[in-house]
Amino acid sequence: MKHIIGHKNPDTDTICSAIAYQNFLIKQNTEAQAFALGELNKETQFILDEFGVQAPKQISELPQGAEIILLDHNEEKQSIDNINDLDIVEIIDHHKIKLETDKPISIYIKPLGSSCSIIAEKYFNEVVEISQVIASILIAGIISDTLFFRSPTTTAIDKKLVEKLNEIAKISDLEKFSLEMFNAKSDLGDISTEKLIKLDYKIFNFDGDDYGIGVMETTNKNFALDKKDEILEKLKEIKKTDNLMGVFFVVIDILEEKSWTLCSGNEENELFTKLFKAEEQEGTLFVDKLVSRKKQIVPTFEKHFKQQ
Ligand SMILES: [Mn+2]
Repeated sequence: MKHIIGHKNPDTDTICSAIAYQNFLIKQNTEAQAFALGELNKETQFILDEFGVQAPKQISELPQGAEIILLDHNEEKQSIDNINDLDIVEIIDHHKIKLETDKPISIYIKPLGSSCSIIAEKYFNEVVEISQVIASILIAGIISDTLFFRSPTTTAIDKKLVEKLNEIAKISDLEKFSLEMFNAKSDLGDISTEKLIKLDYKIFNFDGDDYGIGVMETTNKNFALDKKDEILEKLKEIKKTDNLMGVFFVVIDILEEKSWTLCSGNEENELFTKLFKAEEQEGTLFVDKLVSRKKQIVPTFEKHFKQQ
């Protein structure tokens, strides 16, 4: 049995691609099950409810020796806790490669806007039938990861795939559907500050040191900016307790394509300002058109630390 694992702090792309890949493998007579490493976010829950799909089972560990497929990630720190006891048999991803393996495995990486795009391509290339529900959640994953084609990670292939998938999904107004998704994601109720920071949060190792980068993609930026002081306190606390060199929290306005960043300390503030030519705006670091952790933020940090 193949255990399909998305990344920690699961987002819509990781969950929808895992569910779709489970369906793909089962159709090819391979026993497979998708799992979630954590609670689903509100956007993902909205999508699964909308299309009547059951959420994957939540786990944090698997029995020793279990066969796993890593979806939408390949870095140990973003994966299942006991990854070193498990047997990675395949990786499907659209992020840069970081993982070392102790034997040859199947690796399928493409620089597309989402992992759902890669799974959709697999269905089309291998002529496996796609149901209306699977086509719908694949579209949702592509829209979510590309911010409905606004993110610089978007490729022409992602757009083509959504068009092709929607011949099956028949979502009548994709623009409206994307707004419903983004509004669901932005409706965070009485979430705690730590949960807010870690809603879409990843640890990166830059030149030997670990950094945390949380992003909040939203249509309601003031939800976070109004709590600026609490967030700044919490970032400092997370830096200490999680033993990090720095923590960044980037509030991204999906529709305006702008961002406001909060940092865990003065050095981090200075570094971020320098690297992204940020402008101080009411205690936040404002950058126009900075919307992608993967394509803009992480590569800029990596380049900086490599030059050191
Ligand atoms: Mn993704």
